[in-house]
Amino acid sequence: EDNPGRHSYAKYNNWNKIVAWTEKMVRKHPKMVSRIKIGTTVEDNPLYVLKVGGKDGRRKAIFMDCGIHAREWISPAFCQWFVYQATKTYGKNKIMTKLLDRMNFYVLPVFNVDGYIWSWTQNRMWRKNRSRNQNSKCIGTDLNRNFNISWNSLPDTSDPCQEIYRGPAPESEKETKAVRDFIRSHLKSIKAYISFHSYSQMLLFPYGHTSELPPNHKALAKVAKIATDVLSTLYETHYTYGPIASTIYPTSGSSLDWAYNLGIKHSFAFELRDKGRFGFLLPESQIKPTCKETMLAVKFIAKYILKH
Ligand code: ING
Ligand code: ZN
Repeated sequence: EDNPGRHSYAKYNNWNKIVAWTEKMVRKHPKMVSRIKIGTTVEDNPLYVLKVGGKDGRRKAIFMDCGIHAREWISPAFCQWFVYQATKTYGKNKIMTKLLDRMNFYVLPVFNVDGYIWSWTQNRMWRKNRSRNQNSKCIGTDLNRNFNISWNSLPDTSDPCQEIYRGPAPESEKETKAVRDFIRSHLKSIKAYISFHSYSQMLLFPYGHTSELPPNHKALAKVAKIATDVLSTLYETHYTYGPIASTIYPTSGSSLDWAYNLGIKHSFAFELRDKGRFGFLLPESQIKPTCKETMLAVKFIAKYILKH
């Protein structure tokens, strides 16, 4: 794993390494992986989505994003692992082959690139993006409060110095706009949206902006129950699951509620390991086990999407 020429999935990788890795994935698997630049960040870094799929006719797609919050390093690590495992086990693992033959995965390995770089170079605990705010010395907008869904409702997210600052307007941020436009333009095929955060060991689904339950609550709860059961089979990692508002806290402007509202009725957010012992500073020794167990849950969700 310490071979310098080789990408390591057991370590956290900085942005440059992740960019090199996206190129490598396309080079190694030109028929399965392509790279789409969906936009640029405030600091003019590229936003890349990897499209992963097999050879047959495909109709459905799942959109997955990692790294919307800078300090949640295990999240981009999972997106890398997912693409690696998909390409490696295609044609070998029956379920993965079937999934990739019938659907595409759009994987955004780092949503908040500027913040991720900042977290590596300046402040490990950084969360938001890096856009300047008018009339404030505080920097950054929380991209997961910036979407156009019940924007600026409770709790109060109007202070630029808050970690959960909503931004000056709905979808004010370049990163938000890029993801919004990409998902909108692929809306016909995208049947599920999965977002990866840390930490807390939870599997969340809409809504965050209201305590009301969405029409397909029962189906979402059932999928989440089985997905978390499957996840726990590997290392007995315990996950709770439920609607965002009642399981973690009320939120407004989240990408999950926005995607759901747009018509993507299977929308989930993982809060990966751990439950607070290391928190955002999850040791590298836990990367692989975390990715392996999460993979089981994601494969279950994908199988469910294929059937429904
Ligand atoms: N937690 C998420 C947050 O943005 C979340 C929880 C996920 C809320 C999905 C809404 C939608 O606060 C962390 N740790 O960032
Ligand atoms: Zn987060």
